[in-house]
Amino acid sequence: MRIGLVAMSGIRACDAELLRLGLTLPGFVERSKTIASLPSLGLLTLAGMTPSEHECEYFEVEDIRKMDALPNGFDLVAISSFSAQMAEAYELADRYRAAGVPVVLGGLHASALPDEAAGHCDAVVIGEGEAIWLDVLRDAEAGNLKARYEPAGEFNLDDAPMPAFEMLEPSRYNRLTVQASRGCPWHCEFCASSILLTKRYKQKPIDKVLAEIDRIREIWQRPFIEFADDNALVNKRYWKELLEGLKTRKIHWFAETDISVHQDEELLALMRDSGCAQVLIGLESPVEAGLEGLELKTDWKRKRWPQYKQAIKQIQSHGIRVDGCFVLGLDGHTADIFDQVYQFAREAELYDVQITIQTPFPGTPLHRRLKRGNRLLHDGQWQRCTLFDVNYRPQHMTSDELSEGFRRLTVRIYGEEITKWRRENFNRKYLAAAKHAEEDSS
Ligand code: B12
Repeated sequence: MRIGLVAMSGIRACDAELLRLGLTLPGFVERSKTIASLPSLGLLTLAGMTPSEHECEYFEVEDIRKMDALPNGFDLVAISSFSAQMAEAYELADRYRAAGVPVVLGGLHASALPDEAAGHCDAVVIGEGEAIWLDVLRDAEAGNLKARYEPAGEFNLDDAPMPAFEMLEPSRYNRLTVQASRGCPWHCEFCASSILLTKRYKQKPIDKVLAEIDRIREIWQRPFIEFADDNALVNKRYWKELLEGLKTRKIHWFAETDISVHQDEELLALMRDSGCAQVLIGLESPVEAGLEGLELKTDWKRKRWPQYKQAIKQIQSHGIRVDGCFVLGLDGHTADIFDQVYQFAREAELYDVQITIQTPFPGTPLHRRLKRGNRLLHDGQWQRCTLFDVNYRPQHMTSDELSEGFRRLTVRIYGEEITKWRRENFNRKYLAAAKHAEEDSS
């Protein structure tokens, strides 16, 4: 069979005013540009395990409405899905089906709402694709696709296939993703990442992760690796071993992690030595009230709140840039939250800041709770699940106050002067000190 693997690409926001104000600001443009070129690791992974008798082609669709003709000649089209671009993914699927090509939909959104997705495809795959992909191929070849595929159990990452990085056009990508773990030990109410696909927190064997990085290095001379883990570096023993292996690979890398990395000096030194450029940490709230009950198992994030500022400084003292991530509009937040985030970012001397609006993605405990409380606005308009648009009634402000406060904070926090200050302060204070420490120890 000839199989088309399609990812929707690009960054989305519906708030036209925010787009007008924010998207030209230096602090915003920099990060958007670097990440916007990431390919779909999910689809590359499926391509990697596709038997060689089939031929796979990977492509990305930025704006379906601008495409008069679609790439054609496929016997099967497989589309990956995030909520924000689901309407476009459905339109794409409808067009292929109208042309007589069977379509399979998978990914986070289709897994959360398989009944909705079923209206636009021949087969929906729920959960981790590796667990079921060979069955889909077998049935598609026999012209016998089932309407729904759901793996009977967890996919064991010991069996993880090598993603087909060689399918990518090398000049189009500056960063590549590698996944070392799936799931997260913490269960934050709003989380819409791989925790929706797996009940367990699980690691890929270290030799497999290193083999993926080596494959990437065969294609890209100086790759920048972005770990696509929800929460990397949690299992300190595993990561120390992995980082020892990374040291010899001479790459730069980025990961999303939690604040606990600051407790382990040996880990921080290894991160720096193995090329860690930046970590993104879900701090979520600069005020304790916002964190209350957010992590559903042990209130983990609230308990760590008193250490936040000192932890950030400690991580940055190793020359590792911290991108502090805040979710605005949590139930404990009042209209002061915008100033509080700004103030915190300044005092903690964060290199980078990421602000998002709390978003009730389908399938999350947050979506269920807000629905029960009759607090959802625009439910079902998934194109608004961008992390930049307000889709619910906040507790201590109006939804307009939330969106207006967010716009003002975007302008303030990504403005030229403050962005320059953040960069220069990091370079002068943290990077220089880390270099001295390195020289002293060698
Ligand atoms: C890398 C990344 C991106 C990249 C690349 C996206 C891409 N095309 O894959 C870029 C920067 C472009 C991006 C953009 C956006 N992203 Co993003 N991104 C991530 C990130 C960090 C990692 C995703 C990843 O690679 N996972 C690993 C792979 C292996 O998993 P997977 O894709 O889920 O695939 C598995 C299964 O889902 C399944 N599967 C997937 N597709 C298919 C298809 C078929 C046919 C089958 C059978 C199976 C299958 O099999 C795979 C293997 O098991 C996650 C956060 C995180 N830490 O996970 C956010 C995340 C996925 N992004 C998110 C969001 C909101 C966005 C944006 C909407 C932001 C915006 N405002 O524009 C955009 C739009 C995305 C789009 N184009 O549709 C949300 C999505 C939530 C949701 N449920 O929809 C996440 C979870 C982050 C969050 N804060 O909540 N993102």
